[in-house]
Amino acid sequence: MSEVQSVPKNLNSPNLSKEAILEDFRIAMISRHASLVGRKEVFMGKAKFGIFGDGKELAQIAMARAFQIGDFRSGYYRDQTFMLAIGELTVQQYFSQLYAHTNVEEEPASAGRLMNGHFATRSINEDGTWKDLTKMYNSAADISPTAAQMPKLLGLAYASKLYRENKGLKDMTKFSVNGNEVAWGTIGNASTSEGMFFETINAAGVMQVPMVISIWDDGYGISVPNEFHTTKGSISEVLEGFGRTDSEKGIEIIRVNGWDYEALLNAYVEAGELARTSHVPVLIHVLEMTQPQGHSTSGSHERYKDKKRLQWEKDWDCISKFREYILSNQIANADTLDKIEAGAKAQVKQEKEAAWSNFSSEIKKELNEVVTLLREAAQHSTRKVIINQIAEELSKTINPIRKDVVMAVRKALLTLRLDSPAVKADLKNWFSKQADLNFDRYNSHLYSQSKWSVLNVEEVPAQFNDTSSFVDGREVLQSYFDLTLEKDPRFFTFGEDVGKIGDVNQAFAGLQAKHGELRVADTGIRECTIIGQGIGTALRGLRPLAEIQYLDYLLYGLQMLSDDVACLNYRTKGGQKVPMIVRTRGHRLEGVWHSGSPMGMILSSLRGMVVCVPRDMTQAAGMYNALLKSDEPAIVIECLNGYRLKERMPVNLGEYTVALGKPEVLREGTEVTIVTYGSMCRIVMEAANDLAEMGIEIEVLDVQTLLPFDVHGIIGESIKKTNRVIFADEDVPGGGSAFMLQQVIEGQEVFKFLDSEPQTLTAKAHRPAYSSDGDYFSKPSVEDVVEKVYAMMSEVNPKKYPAI
Ligand SMILES: Cc1ncc(C[n+]2csc(CCOP(=O)(O)OP(=O)(O)O)c2C)c(N)n1
Ligand SMILES: [Mg+2]
Repeated sequence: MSEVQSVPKNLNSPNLSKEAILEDFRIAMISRHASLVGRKEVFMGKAKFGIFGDGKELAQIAMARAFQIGDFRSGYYRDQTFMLAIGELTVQQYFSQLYAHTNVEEEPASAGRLMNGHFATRSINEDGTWKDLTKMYNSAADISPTAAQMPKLLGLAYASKLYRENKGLKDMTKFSVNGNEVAWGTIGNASTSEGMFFETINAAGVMQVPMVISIWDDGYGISVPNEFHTTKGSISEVLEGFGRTDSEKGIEIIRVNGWDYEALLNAYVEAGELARTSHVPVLIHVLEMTQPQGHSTSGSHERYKDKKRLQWEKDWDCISKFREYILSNQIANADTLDKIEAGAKAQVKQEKEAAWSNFSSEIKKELNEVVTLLREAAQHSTRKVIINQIAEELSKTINPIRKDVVMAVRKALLTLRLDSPAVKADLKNWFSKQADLNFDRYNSHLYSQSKWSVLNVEEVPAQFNDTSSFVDGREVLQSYFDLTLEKDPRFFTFGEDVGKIGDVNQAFAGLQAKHGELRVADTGIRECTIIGQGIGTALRGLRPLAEIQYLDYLLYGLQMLSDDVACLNYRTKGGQKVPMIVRTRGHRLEGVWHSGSPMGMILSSLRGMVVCVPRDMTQAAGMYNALLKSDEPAIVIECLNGYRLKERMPVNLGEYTVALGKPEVLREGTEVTIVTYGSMCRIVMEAANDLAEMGIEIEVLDVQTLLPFDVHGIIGESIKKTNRVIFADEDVPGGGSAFMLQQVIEGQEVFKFLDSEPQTLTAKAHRPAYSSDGDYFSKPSVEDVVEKVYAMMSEVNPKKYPAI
């Protein structure tokens, strides 16, 4: 095996006391036994899946020693030892997560929503207020996609830079002490093959932010060895070009073996200090790690590791080596270490049992309640035998889960369908109470449940007076952003071409010169980590506006939005929030990559975010204002072709807000309701004029936001009046228009009011072709709208409206 050992010299040894070293040994032992026992629990059928941190203990103990209050971790599923060492995870909580305990107190990371090994601290209180993050150890909430912890790591580190350098943030004392906080990332060797890892490394080197990335290198990614993952088989070797030199900024790269306790302590102390004091990014490549139990409970590593490798892993096990180190340095004798191990083992057993007892007793209680109710119902039922049988089977379930109990109730209620209501009343009552509880356990918190939900933001209409001048739409935004930068020190923006030129459409023109480079910043072309920058800074109390230059390029950042942002509130059950805003622009303009409107894609992937689709810049400014009063993550898609169109400058800029979730009636009519948004509003309004000339008055509704969608049922009210509806947008057929149709038809009970088949009007299924003709033959036009409405009217009254 490799003998890389380039631990920085000239370091003072951390000089840990004997007690501290033995405490490290104890934590390592606890963690190891938790892994060993965890795997057994899965094989006994008490949990569905397990992935453990065995073989990676020692480096994590060293990392924990360098990690300080106020710091942040963004890591992955191997980090249990670190979490135990910093005291943010107990063994009992570890097992509660393995069993999927839905109680936040028992399983604070995710309330049973994430599989084991997904760690998080809770940074907000139950009422949505921030905790003092400078007084706690912090961990971002883990996600499963390999390397996806990297983009937000950049943002977590960047927040320290902002807190240190932006003097306007000095009052944000709950979030930073002079930007001294380090963001600590961890990633597996194989996961470094992902693009977002390289994007993060490059951006960190450019931005010089305080992050320490550890690569846990066990030579494999499940079954695939390093030679298939990494050029030269070594990630730190290939990254050497990023290394800082005496004359150039870059990244400090450290290599150290995962079994070498002293070298690890030195490496982490050095890395932490360098990042903390000088804001230099550091990469620690931890080599020669092992995986004693293989990748996860899904398979065994004997399938792909040869005997030699398996033997090597035994010989170089980091805890065995740690034990040797303690013995050879006479820090403790074998007897003492054996006793520590026995104590650790006993503690794991005891906490595991407590976790199981708490988890299973809740469900057993529910089961017993149901068995009793079933037997009572059986007494009076005509289907006595079957109901008693259901009760009997349920009572005999081994390791019951909630599903077993609820399934039995549902089966029984079906069986009792012909019995009198009195027979099943108690059972039904129990079922409905449990439905509420189960909603809270498994379905709540997709959106903010705090008072900062967007639904609670008060609507303040835009006002105009005689002096309101007509200006280019982009100037409305520019004035709004200027005011907001002035007013709210937490607000800042960044993206490609946002800084010096004030974005490609100049809504920030001149604002960098006025407010400084920390508030209005240029970035590299790297959409994924632009989103990551937004996530990390929002997790630390700031209000980032992350700019994605064109909607068609959102795809590069969409994964982070979907996997991380949109589900954060849900997967932590309200334990963390990420109030970032993505600003982008789309819909019709020019060609395949500058006129996309993939709203269906966004709607499917970003449940949990607010999706704003303003038709003009005045409306967009009101949306930004509303979003900044809330704590929910959002995307605002401005109209690419709207920046130079004239709009009236509101007199109450910075005060007015758009009601999010409330469609606006743009034109009243009686014959057909057209529901639309964004650039299509202008097309439909033009069509409305043409139709009016033919005596057909349509009602035009701008939904304003697709998520939340028409929370007051305004569209349904309109349909009750017109009895006909068309959903129109620029997405492909079955995209955003189909979503709107489903929301209204299923959600607003309008079916009985419809006199014509509800319809959609969309762009073609392909991407829009280039040039004005390409647009005309790809996107819905005024003529398309007119003809669609006319055809609808013609079907109803062909005499009055003969077919064209
Ligand atoms: C994007 C993505 N692809 C595939 C997977 C499935 N997967 C889970 S872990 C893993 C291997 C990761 O190996 P490595 O980064 O070396 O970490 P290790 O498990 O060895 O610590 C894979 C392929 C995933 N979680 N995410
Ligand atoms: Mg690996």
